[in-house]
Amino acid sequence: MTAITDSTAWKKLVEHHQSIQASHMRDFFAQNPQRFDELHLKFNDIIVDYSKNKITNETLKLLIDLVNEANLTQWREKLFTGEKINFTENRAALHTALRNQSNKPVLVDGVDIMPAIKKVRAQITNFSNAVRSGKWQGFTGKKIKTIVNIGIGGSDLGPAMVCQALKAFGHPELTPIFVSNVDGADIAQALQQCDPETTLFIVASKTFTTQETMTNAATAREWLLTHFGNDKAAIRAHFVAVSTNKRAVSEFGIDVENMFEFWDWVGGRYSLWSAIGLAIAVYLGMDHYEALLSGAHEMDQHFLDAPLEKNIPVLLAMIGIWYINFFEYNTLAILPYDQGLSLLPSYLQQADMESNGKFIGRDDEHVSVHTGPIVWGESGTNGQHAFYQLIHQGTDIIPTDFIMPIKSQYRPNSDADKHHKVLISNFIAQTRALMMGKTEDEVRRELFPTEEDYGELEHLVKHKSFQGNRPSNSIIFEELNPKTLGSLLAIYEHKIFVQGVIWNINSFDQWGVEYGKQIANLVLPELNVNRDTTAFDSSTNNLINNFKKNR
Ligand code: G6Q
Repeated sequence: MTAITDSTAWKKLVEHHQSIQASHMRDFFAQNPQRFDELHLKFNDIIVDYSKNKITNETLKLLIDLVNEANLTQWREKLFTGEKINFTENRAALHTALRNQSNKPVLVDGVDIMPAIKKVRAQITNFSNAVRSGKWQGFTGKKIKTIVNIGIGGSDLGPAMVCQALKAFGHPELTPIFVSNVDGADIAQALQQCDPETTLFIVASKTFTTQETMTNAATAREWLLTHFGNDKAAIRAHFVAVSTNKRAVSEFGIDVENMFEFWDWVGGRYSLWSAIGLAIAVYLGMDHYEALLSGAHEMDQHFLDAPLEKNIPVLLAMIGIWYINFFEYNTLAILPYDQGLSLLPSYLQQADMESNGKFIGRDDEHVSVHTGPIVWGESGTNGQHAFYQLIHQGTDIIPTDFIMPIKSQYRPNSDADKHHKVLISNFIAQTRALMMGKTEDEVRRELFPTEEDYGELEHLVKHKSFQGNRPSNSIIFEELNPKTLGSLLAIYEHKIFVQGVIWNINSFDQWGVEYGKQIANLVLPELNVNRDTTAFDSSTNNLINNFKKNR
């Protein structure tokens, strides 16, 4: 493939960027009262308003030309049909098959994977029903009250985020806890909240070798066995595993009958749709878990079928490309105005940065353009009182995604709407303020009652004015429920995929994660020997030696 920067559309976009660079969105809105009508999309109850972006119809046309020149439709086909597009690991990336509700077979190496997916789904259904109903009992015959998911990265962030987001749908007598950090504080604090007789541990690890997860799982097992006088039979009632590694699960002491399988074609950060979602199924119940999957499946269909210019993931991806590659705004703030979605920024941070944080292309060469943005964020309105200052008046321009349900799941007092109206007014106000800005004249009119008052406070005018022209997408939906959340997450997954296609990178491997793990395995033994370390550079040696001297 020729470099994307040599494509006609890219070159035209470079020219178009020159011509549009100095325009102000305020003028776009003033010139076209229909701008919102033209620049928003609806999908079920989700509305994506992308009108507050530095784009014109010409921009969108050229961006869609670029998608076509990058052969997105062929890549999309490869994704959905199980081609091994994760070529550095020789794997397909088939998270879409996990939520496939059509009866179409999906082949990997000539074998239909749908029967295996359905088999594990049935196992999850039986298990989650049994735990929720109390049929599954702890070693002493008590109902399970606490589910502790031990996993990290892709085996933690998805289930943790979904369980938090959909708490309103959770079983009232079950408490989910997520332990990920190898810092002993994480598991210690979790265990303080648990009763061994009513706690179920889900050890979630694709490889079942991940240092953090195995260390935490071993600590949990020791804690349980201490309570039960080292009777190993207790493990069966209190530990289940989600993994691709049967042997390691069995060696850990978990009965493989209590193992929920998934497969190497499920990438960690795309795995909440697989058995890694077990904690979600147990906490929310199978009907809600299925609704989550079906929301994602419907978005998969939209991504496959909608024309590119009306395709939500494609448009969001290309607007991102526009900013990253032409304006050089290489960051994205995820700003959910919903307390339940407070883990969404971390979840999407992994989804995006681990997928597209790469500088070697599919052609094994160094890419010539910027790739994945720095993704970060915080729930609103908390972020407003922290970092929005920089979004409004910093020297960097930060594209933003504002996300919000129209109805709240919670009614904290009799004046139920009060909180939500305050919340949504802030959401709307921020997107408008970022777009409009405030001119110096507008500030003067605010500061000084009459022209005679100009003077003494004039030096404040520049400080109090806002350039505006700062982009945002607004994604609103009726309520935060399993189905809508499923669709929302699939939007982002496909958006990230489209961007990877444009940059010609493999969005499905993560060698950068591996390297740190390798070095940690060299450092750890050094911490246990009684001599000064000289094996590394002077900084690393001294950090190790300092730790040994002062611990
Ligand atoms: C995700 C990554 C990574 C992975 C964790 C946990 O795409 O591969 O975040 O999920 O390293 O790995 P295990 O599930 O194998 O413990």
